[in-house]
Amino acid sequence: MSRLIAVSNRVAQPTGNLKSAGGLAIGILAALQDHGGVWFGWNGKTTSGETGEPHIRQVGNITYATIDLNETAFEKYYNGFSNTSLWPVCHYLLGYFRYDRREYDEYRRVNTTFARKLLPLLQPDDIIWVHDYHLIPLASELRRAGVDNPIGFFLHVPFPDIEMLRVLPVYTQLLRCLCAYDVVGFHTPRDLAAFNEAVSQEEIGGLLKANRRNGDQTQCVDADVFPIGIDVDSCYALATDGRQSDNTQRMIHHLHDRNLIIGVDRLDYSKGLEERFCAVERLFRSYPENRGQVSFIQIAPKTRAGIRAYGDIRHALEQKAGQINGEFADIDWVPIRYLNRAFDRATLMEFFHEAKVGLVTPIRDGMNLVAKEFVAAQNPEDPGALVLSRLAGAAHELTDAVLVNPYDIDGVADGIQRALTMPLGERRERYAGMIEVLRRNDITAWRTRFVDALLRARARMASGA
Ligand code: ADQ
Repeated sequence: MSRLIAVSNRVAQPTGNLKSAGGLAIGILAALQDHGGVWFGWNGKTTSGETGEPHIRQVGNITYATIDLNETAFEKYYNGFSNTSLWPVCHYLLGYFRYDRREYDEYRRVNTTFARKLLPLLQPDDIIWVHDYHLIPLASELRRAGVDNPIGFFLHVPFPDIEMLRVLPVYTQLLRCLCAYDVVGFHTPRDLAAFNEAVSQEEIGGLLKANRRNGDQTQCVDADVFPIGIDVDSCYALATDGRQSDNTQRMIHHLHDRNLIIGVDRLDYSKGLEERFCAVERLFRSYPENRGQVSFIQIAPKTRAGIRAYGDIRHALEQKAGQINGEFADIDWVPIRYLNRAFDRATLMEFFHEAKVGLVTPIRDGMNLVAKEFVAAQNPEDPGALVLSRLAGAAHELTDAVLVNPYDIDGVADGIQRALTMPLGERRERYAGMIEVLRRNDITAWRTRFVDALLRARARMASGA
């Protein structure tokens, strides 16, 4: 069996837990545990000098190969171009967008460094799977260094429409880089359509023709939809194995049999948290019968602390939660508990299991694994209901959720009320529809389909097609 080499900006350390690792790390780790292989990327440490040789560590069937990053590289490549240019463009949030040519240059340099450090670890039979927007140019760099293994790329965030993409002065270069891959994968048909539209535009179509390998008229690479899934049984087992964590026991104790609404997200402006808090406020205003009867817990650990917008949103949320609690709280009831920290996965799954409503309302999201984990953790006999943003990739699959527009504050409040009062029969029916989708397209299916596409790419190369 070929070795699978997964490459991502950040590698979740084997000794650390995955508390606030984010969806990408959760997905890659699950895929690697399944198949075995190498996980290459940044270890989260910065140095004042140049990047040294990879640190190698073997744990079970996974080899972790990690590198440090230079401080300037981290600032310009990670905080800069990746997270202040690409991230806002991919999420259609231009208010947060900034472009600086020096940051883009550093982005390209870091990709060259990744390629140089990865090169000695590669073997002829390996298949390489690169993850996410930080590493779009990696295949071109590897090809330049003579690597002819199959290389695939998976985008964990949305692929924006061409008009949005054009905001980036370097978008044609990035599209050309994407076409150096053999396989390019997206979460949803909408992302794939946006990619196809971008490459078929005349001005870049000419550039791409030279890279075309499979003879297809409109595509230069094998581009397809690979919606990421979860390990359904493991989520349910963590939620119900009877080893209830201390945190869960305390949470249940303080709930006093009230209905629980839960939100769990990285603290990111794309997750729609300010709008969500407003919707919860509207719920208590428009449906006052919920006062004293319903508690909302929002868990949101800090991420990307070096970027100002992330500090701003944190303050805005603290203020909003304080205002809502000030207005509605009673001696024995607090409407919102806003917890700025990470929890281990077992505790999160237990929280989901206890909740009557899962509130997942990003203003844009590639997929959103929390929506899927919430459903997987439910009791099939008495499942909670999911309120899900139409602007999350997960809405393409979880059509049995209560779908809402996260900008429509009244609409989300109505959606929560609908979920809170939904009859058992309807909850079961919706749960059955969603769990069927989750099982059919779980994490193993995601990994297998992508790896198969890479193996087909290798067969095509071998036959000279
Ligand atoms: P993220 O933006 O990180 O992922 P998401 O898909 O919801 O978003 O994944 C978050 C993961 O982190 C979940 O597995 C969740 O359980 C975990 N998590 C969140 N908050 C936590 C907390 N407080 N403590 C512990 N764990 C927590 C990116 C894209 C998404 C895409 C994924 C996978 O932005 O759109 O779904 O990659 O492709």
